[in-house]
Amino acid sequence: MPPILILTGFEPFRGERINPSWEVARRFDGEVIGGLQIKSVRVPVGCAKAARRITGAIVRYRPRAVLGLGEAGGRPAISLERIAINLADERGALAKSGDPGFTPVIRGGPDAYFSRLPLSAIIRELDRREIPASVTLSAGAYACNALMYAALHQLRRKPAVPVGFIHLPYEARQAGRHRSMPTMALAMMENAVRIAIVETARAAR
Ligand code: PCA
Repeated sequence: MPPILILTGFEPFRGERINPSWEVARRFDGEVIGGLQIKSVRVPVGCAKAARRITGAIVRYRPRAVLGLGEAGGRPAISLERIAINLADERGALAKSGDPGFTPVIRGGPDAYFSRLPLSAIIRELDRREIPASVTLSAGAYACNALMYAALHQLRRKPAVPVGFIHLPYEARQAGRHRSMPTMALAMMENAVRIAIVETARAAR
């Protein structure tokens, strides 16, 4: 069996019928790309739940690489996240107003981890194919950030394993509920993720 690349996507949330991250992730399950076999894992939306799911998957599959996907409604482009922080805003309070207090993703963990994906190589390839993408400096403080942080923490002693996270825009089918928001076609997001997997697999060798 080839070594595993864990590819995660989230369940739909906030009343959506789909989550583009799972729509993309599930399409790759079982494929072998760049010598790595993709294991698609569906993740529940919540900081603690997401951290638990990815930690369990890493223990179970002993991956050679981990790539998380999530939905960032309103963003116009593929976002390659640079940083995961040790802050879990479980109810989305930070995003609204007020001080939710400080709840870490992992008690005693460092404040932040940097992505271990080959970001420059991925951006270069996405640019070449005219897929809008950028490196972004915050994955937020909700489930996506928690998943990215927990994965990087779990694999902190395996620095050769690429680990990171990509946020996707709304998918075209979600446009009806978000009329003034940017969306992207599923096929383009799938292409983008394939490119990210190819470059990540190259980096994992
Ligand atoms: N996006 C949310 C959680 C699940 C998802 O797809 C986030 O950005 O944290």
